[in-house]
Amino acid sequence: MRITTLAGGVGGARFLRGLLHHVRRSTDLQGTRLTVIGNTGDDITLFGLRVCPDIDTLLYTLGGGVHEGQGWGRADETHEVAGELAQLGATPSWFTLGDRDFATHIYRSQLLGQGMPLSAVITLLSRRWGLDAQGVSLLPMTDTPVETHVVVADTAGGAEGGRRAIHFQEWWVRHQARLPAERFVVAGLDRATPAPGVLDAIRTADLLLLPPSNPVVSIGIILGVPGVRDAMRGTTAPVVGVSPLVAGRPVRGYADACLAAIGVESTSSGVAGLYADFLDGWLVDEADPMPSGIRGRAPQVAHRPLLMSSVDAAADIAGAAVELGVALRARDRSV
Ligand code: FO1
Repeated sequence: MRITTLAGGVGGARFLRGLLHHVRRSTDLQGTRLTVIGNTGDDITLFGLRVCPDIDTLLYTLGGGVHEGQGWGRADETHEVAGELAQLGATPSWFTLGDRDFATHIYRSQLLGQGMPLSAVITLLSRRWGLDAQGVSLLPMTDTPVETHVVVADTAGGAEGGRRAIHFQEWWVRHQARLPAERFVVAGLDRATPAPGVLDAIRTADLLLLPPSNPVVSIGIILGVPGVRDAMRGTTAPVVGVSPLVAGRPVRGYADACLAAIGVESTSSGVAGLYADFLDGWLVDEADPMPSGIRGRAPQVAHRPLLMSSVDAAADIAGAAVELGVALRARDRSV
């Protein structure tokens, strides 16, 4: 089976680790190939180095090197370089980069600086993390540099009604999304083209999965790359999503603050409404009420416990999403 997913950071990576675990334990899924289209809107240049947080979280998590407690960054990490940068007065100091993590950014920046497209760099990084051997292809959503910025009130500036745009990472990490976001602006997105293989992976998939990633600043950004949303609408393969909210709250991160910024209610129905023009199946937590009033085509809904408390739990959730997708394919074939 060919599965294609659009994925962001920690939630997406943990879900996909569960999916691979489920594939390994399922005889009928042997030979499954997974293509992950990763969000690059979170990317930031720090100390002259290009950092790709969602891509690196996917690499480290699927490659077995992630710091499990954080969900991002490397396990067994040290911070000598960051400590020395602080001594030097280098800024910013609010984004923690470990020594092993620095190697990824140095190598990626070296290759990008030599003119290598991001997708080719990620192919090399994927090899280091053994993704090929697991049947996984990791693609950036685009090779075009893009960056999500957040428009917030400029209280510091004192100008009445003043606004300023800050990088998504500053809003997310330094301010923990506590500054009310007026809107998200993704620099470069309107000129971006899908990276090589992205549209083909959507069009040739037997099943498309939307992990419980942030629907606004992760999956929403990937869908904003010109051509991607049309490709999702045009697939005959079923699209099955997993709600990132449990009882209206994100399990981690600040998806509720992101939804509020775009005027969408922080419920599973509200999130499903963002995918309504192509969603066929929707997994919601067993504690959630039956979604109601999802705009557009109503997806088939399945209730499951959605807390990814272990790799096995994530595998069960991923298995339920695959099961729903297979059932939808059988139904489509029968009509
Ligand atoms: N998240 C934090 O909350 N604090 C950090 O200092 C931090 C550093 C960091 C470094 C590398 C990396 O790949 C991710 C990092 N993250 C950090 C997570 C990151 O901000 C988020 O995972 C995504 O960008 C949001 O999906």
